[in-house]
Amino acid sequence: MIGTSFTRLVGNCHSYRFCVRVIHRGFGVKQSKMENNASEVLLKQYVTDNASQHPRKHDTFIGYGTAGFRTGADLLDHVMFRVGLISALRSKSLGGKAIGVMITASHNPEPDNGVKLVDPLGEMLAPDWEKLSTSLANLSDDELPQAIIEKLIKPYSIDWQAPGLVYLGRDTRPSSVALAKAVIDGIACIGCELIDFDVVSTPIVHYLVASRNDESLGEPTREGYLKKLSGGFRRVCSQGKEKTRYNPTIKVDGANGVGAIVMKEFADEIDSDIIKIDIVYDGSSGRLNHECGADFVKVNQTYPPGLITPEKAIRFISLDGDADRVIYFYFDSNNAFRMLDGDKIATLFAEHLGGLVKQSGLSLSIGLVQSAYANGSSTNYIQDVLGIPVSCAPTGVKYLHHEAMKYDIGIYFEANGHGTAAFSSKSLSLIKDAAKSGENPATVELYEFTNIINSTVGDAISDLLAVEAILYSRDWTIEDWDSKYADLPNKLMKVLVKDRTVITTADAERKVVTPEGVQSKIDNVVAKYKNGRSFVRPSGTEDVVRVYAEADTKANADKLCSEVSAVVFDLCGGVGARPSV
Ligand code: G16
Repeated sequence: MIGTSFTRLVGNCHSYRFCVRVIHRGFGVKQSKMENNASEVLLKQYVTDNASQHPRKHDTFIGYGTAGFRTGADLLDHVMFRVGLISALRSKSLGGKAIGVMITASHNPEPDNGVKLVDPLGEMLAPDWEKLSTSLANLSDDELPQAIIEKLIKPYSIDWQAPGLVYLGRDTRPSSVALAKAVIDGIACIGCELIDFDVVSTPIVHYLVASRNDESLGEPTREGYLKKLSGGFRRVCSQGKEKTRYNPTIKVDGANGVGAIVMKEFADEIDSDIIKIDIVYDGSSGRLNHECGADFVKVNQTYPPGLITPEKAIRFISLDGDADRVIYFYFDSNNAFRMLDGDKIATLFAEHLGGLVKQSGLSLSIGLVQSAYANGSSTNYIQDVLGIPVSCAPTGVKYLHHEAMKYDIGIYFEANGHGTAAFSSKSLSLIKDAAKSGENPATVELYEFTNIINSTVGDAISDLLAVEAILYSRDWTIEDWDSKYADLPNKLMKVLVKDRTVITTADAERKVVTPEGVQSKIDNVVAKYKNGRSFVRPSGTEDVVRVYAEADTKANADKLCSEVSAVVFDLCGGVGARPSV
């Protein structure tokens, strides 16, 4: 068969569980450049032959959503093959820069799966390529070969025989193994170097891609990632006088996923005198994200039921299925559950990093970006108390990251615990230069935070280390942190509808545009509640419409959310049981 690939194992590092493969395109192909026509004919033949191994067996539409393609794992084989093709061509279109492919459905249940592409600076895929990816994923097998030429090769002037490099990772889902094979077949069809990191967290893939393309960001290996973050953490936590309030014990809920594996690697790297890490939901039993993990804790506003004895005074930290989200919680002196979500982490980052910038005397702008889900109290606290500007972006870290890049230090977090602090290259070099003399401890500490924080994307473990370093540096308890402001009571619900794409929104998803009449009904309902606020939006990762509400009391927030859910159900084609009001 023309286009059959072969793989050659050129390296294997057992301690970090990744291997390196170099993939060549089909046998018998002359490596010299061919005439355009001959080259196109050959490429089409490769795609035709290899696509037959990964045929499109159904006509369900699958779009590149909030975080890539995401749906039932059994629907994704042909999509993965096509993503393999696209990733190799994306790299070639950018002069052979490394591109990332991460196979994961993150917080979704275990039977789902998905894939995200990572662009050279570690950022999410460019919007025009997202659209192209959706279009290519939904073509018939017969249409695909010509479309590769017409939609990618020609408009982007891609030399498909030029060198390219793809970094591949996958989460712990059983289905990820076969889906990775489909991606590899797609990459092999084009002919491109591949480095396969096997089971790895999403943020590590972002870091590896970014550091491979820009050496100043760190060593582009998994070991380099561990050393960079843990080194910064250790150095911050070995300074200052003895701590009397900071409690070094944390319990990490790994959501039965890859986060538990990576966390274990950090626990081995970090001195146990500084922090004692106990990992639960480590995947040894129990299903991925099932009654555990960041999404479970945030949505249900409760602790995982498997934590039978809530312990006071320690910090619990829940990660999600691919370790890019983090939520803190604890039990107060009355044994009540208290959650500190992405908004609380954002305010902690803003307060601490903002303070260090002031003390260092560096002229750096700092701002914070949130989504519509941000609790109203957090926005008020950041603006009114911290005096830091806040802006609102649509859901999806790709939008928040983009907005955050307008500042020298742009902190962004979604309430679901997905976020980071993005340092511009100007701020990185200014901070590094200023820290060299070691004269100003604030500048040195700020520099160490540029090591701890994975600036490329939200990273649960990097965020955890940064939070712990801040609490340590300030000698704070979790109650000290929590006491800065009180969240407005809130509620999140999902509504099933026939076709969620009928709902379109504007104003960073805070207003419904279509179906007509929905927004005015929501406004009428919201007006009945003190401090009421609510919005609805179609999810980009699940086949549901999300409804958010906040109000003066928990009972009112719940009632408002149910009423708005009923509006959605009635006017947007609800299916199943109508939300009770
Ligand atoms: C992804 C995105 C997040 C988004 C979340 C939920 O997270 O990266 O930015 O908040 O989906 O999105 P939606 O409400 O559209 O379903 P993850 O952790 O699942 O990759």
